[in-house]
Amino acid sequence: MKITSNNYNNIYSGSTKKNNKDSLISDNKSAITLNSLKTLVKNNIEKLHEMGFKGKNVNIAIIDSGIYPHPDFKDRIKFTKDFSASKKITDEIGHGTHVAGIIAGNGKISDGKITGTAPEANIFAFKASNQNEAIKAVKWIIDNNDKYNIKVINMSLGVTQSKPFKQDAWAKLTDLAWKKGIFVTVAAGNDGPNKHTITSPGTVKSVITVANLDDKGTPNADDDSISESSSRGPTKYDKINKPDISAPGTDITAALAPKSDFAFDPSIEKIDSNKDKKPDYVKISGTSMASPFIAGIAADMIQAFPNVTNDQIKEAMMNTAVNIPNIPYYIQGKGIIDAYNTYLYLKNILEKKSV
Ligand SMILES: [Ca+2]
Ligand SMILES: [Ca+2]
Repeated sequence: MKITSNNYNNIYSGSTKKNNKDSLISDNKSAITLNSLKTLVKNNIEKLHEMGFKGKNVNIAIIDSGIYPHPDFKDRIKFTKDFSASKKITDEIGHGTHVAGIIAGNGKISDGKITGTAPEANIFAFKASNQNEAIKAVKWIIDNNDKYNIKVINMSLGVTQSKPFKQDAWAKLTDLAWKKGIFVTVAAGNDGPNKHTITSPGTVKSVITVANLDDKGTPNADDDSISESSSRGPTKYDKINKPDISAPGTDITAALAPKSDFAFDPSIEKIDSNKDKKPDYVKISGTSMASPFIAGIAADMIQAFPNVTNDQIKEAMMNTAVNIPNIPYYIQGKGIIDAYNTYLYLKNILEKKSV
């Protein structure tokens, strides 16, 4: 089986398009008083963190380009495994490190300003550079999970869907991981704005498939929309309604892997947070950045409700998502993730059951 994209980097769903906007910095706490949907998402996550739900002791698998032991999460990298030819978990691209920061960064070197959605979660990093290797990683997790207890898988990657679900090995294994009880979140892809462009395995019905909210870098919500590049549903072959949900994915500031492609790319904005003249964070866009928001919030829910199922978390996220007016389902899914109301929804259904 061959990867259907043109180059090595293409299974990763983060684009590195230059950010020309200058106003709302995603990591700036002063922005929290503003009203963009990105800010509302962050506010709702902060509420969970203030309640102590930070993904503590929840194991999250990140299948990606590898990982750099960034100070914001290196103590919580519990396991690494490399399925690529490099035989090293090092992150030559920078993509996997950035995704890990969106999930599990605790803001250690930014004075708590740049944090992830589950800043106490454990990271299990799996390196894969193409479709075959990603398939091996998913299979390994399924086969070994009695021992490792991975609760969440993030796949900020995908390939152009070239066959229906029944013939798609990656999609079928991804579905199996969900059926085994793992919460799997997948980037929708960056092949928009045309319809039927959701990449596999974001095409899998059971998993949660995430589109890219673009707040246009302005504090007001009225120009917020889904990025043009965010892949659109329904899926090409099986006509499944996707994406499921949207999360911030445009100009997201998170951990930088030094000496990676991102570090050397002059068009990518970098932030030296601790002023030692070495950049610590980068600003990147794509559905790759949206998916880990959902992964981290799922981990927060699993900490809050240890017996919650993946289906219940997905149901709660989708039923509480904030719909953006006049944008159809095939672009935004149910709408923008609302972490706090996801929590309240789960609290309600789980407490009802236990009475
Ligand atoms: Ca805006
Ligand atoms: Ca620095």
